[in-house]
Amino acid sequence: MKIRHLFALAVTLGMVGTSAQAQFQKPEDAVKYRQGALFVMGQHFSRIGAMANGRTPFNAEAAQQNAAVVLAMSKLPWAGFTPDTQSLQSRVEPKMWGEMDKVSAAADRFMGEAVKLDAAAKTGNLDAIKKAFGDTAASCKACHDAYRQ
Ligand code: ASC
Repeated sequence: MKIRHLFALAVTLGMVGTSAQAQFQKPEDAVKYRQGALFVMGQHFSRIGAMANGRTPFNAEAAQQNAAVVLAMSKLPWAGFTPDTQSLQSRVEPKMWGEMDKVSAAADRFMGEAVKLDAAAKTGNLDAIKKAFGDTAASCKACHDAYRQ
C-alpha cells in the first residue's frame, strides 16, 4: 500500500486529523513516533527470530502474538518520515529524502512480508515461520542498508 493510500485510509478511519500538519504536534513527535513503532516492532520481530533460529523454544501461541504485533506496527513508522523532520537528529541517511518513491516501495514490500509472516504464524508451522521470518528480515535489511546510517 502506498503511503498516501495509508494516509487516506487513516483519515477515513478518523485516526488522524484532516491535515498533515495536524498529524503530529511537532516534528520531534514524528521522529519519536516512527522510532517508537520501529522499536516495538523490533522487539517482537526478534522474539520470532529467536524461535526461528532455535535460541528460544518454539511456542506457537507466542509466535502468533508476536507476529500480530509486528503486523500492526508494520503500518505505522512511515507516516513519521515527514519532510519537516529532515533537520532533526536521527539515523536517516540524507539521500533518503530524495528517494521517497523507493522508500515507499520498500515499505510496501516489507508490509507485504509482515502479512505473510502473520499468516505463517497462524499456521503454527515452524518451517513456514522460519521462511517468512527470513523473507521479512531481508526486507527490513534492504531498507536499513540503503537508508539507515
Ligand atoms: C531484527 C531487527 C531488525 C531486523 C534486521 C534484519 O530483528 O530488529 O531491524 O531484524 O536486522 O536484517
